[in-house]
Amino acid sequence: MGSPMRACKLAQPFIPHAMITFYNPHHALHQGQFEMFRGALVPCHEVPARADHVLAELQRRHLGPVRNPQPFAAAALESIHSPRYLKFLETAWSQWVALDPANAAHDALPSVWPTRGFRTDVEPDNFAARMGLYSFDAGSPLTSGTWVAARAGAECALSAADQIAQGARAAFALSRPPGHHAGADFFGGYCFLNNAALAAQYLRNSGLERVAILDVDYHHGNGTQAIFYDRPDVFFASLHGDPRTEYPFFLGHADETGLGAGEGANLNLPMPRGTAYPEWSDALEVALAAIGRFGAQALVISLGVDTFAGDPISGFALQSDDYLRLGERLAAVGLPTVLVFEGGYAVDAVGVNAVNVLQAFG
Ligand code: OKP
Ligand code: ZN
Repeated sequence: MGSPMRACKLAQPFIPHAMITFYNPHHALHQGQFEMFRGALVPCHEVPARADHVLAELQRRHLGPVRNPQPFAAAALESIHSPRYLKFLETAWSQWVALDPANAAHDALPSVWPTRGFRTDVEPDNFAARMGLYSFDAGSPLTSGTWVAARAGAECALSAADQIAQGARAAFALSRPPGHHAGADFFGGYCFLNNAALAAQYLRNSGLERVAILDVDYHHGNGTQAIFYDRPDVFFASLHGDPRTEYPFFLGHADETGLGAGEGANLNLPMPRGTAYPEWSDALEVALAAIGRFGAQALVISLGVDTFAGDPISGFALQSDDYLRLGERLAAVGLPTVLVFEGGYAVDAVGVNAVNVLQAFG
């Protein structure tokens, strides 16, 4: 039909092999009000405007098509998450409101957890106890729309992975809440379903033998690490703030290298507060060299841009232009790549920073 010349005259230029974005149309249904911080409830940093800004910047630069995710059966979620955890998430809000109809006016936050020596095999009948069993912090409010938003977000990641399985070079999952702190059966760190892990597992199930996940969010991806820690088929590499001082504190040290058959398939590169792109990109080279030696056939990027100097809850010093260099470098790896949006809380800059990565990726 139309020649490329003709197509170029359209308002939206014709871009061959443009990266497809799967945008979560339900993300704003998850809208936490407050998170616990230093003994008080403070407004949530993880807000719907984050994803809105990334979408607006993508559209402003005409960076390829934006689509809704496809639906996936429960089995896709169960490839990573335990059935009892998924059932909990799906029913949590109605249980919360059943405790007291007045609960509908505010979010559910956990306040009691099973630490060392407690049992986690018996699921308590008490709702507050179940909240604690399935979480690790009081900063991740569960709201009326959390399940629908998180499930649609997982479907964005699965849809992006499906594009790669069908031969696309790259696809972007644009969703919130983020995912990399969520484990097989716990939420925390604003995360409920582990989108990057679901994408990696989908690629494995579609026939790729070795998949690597590179997590460039400021915070260590403890959930992703835990999910794959004893597995040799999914390599996890993470660049992040040193957990001795930075969230999530209790995982992400350099001596965590994997367990059993997974020994050698986990690489943590913690860095001090204040780290800027020159040193950060040295760590990136270390991670990419390890991913190369592993022989990954596809790459999943946990794309947090809370490494930005202006991020209100993080401590690195990357500048907006540095995300162009990051995108170029990731493209040069030459692997089919799923990019999954994670953190980034400097709301006015999150669109420019995330889309700089995508634009430079090409
Ligand atoms: C999620 B992701 C600040 C305490 C830390 C948790 C941070 C979760 C970050 N009030 N809160 O990795 O961007
Ligand atoms: Zn983060």
